Amino acid sequence: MSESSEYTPPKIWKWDTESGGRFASINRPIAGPTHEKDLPVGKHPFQLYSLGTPNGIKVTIMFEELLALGHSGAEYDAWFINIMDGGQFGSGFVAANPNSKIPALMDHSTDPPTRIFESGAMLLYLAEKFDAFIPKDPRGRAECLSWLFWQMGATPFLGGGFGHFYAYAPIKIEYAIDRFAMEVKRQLDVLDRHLADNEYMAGAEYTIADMAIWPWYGGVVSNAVYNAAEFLETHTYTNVKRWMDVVEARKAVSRGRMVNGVFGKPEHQLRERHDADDFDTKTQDKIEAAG
Ligand SMILES: N[C@@H](CCC(=O)N[C@@H](CS)C(=O)NCC(=O)O)C(=O)O
Repeated sequence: MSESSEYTPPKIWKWDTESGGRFASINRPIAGPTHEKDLPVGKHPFQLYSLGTPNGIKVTIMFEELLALGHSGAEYDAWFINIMDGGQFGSGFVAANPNSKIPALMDHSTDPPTRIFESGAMLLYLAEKFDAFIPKDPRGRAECLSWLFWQMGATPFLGGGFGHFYAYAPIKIEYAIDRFAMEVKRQLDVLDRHLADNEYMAGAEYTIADMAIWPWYGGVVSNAVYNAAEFLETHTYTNVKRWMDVVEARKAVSRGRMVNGVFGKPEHQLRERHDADDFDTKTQDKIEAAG
């Protein structure tokens, strides 16, 4: 590894050029809305504004799990937000999530409606509201919340760190890829050791901790995220793979991962979800076939 650097930071950083890379056009050093745009509101208690990324599908998996348990109060409209077109910078979106990132959630069953931002906060809000997918005993609950918060804290090293420099950056920087590959492999080993003795993240019970961790770390192992399974030798994390398959086999997981989807086969993408029947009638293959 060379120790030379071609770049000396100036005294004060200025935003004068796009940094390059896949998301350069939407990255800004300032927050707040760029344009006026209200959010649409559908007929259900919950209004979700999202995209079918790992952060987005955590929440749609939870909604589908709640509905599968019979919680009709968890009916939701899932609106499609195109982050590459700056949908997250509209005034209505920013009012729902001042951090301008999908997912954003509004609970219209309260008066006034309640906003929830950050996917981990949404999972906890829904788990508490419906008293589901979170252990009741304090020890199990602590374990579940520990893993939920582990995911929220650990994953930026996987996404913003490893994923960015391995898959999206305009140049391959050995130092950055080495640093974050090391950390992601360490994280996968944390999961693998834990899952050697535990069926699910919080023990014997499937919880919101699994819903938070599966889309990211299951995605890396199945190669759906960053196409890096070979590079990271993810097949060696056999306990993660066992758990990943068990979670993936759940019907609510296969439904939830389709919602607001833009990746994969057209029959697995349900761009917007406003009704349970939409899974049968409004997937992209059917929409495209209808012209
Ligand atoms: N910690 C946030 C992260 C959300 C996030 O990073 N969302 C990305 C897509 S996965 C996004 O909206 N990016 C658009 C942008 O950065 O402008 C959460 O879990 O809700």
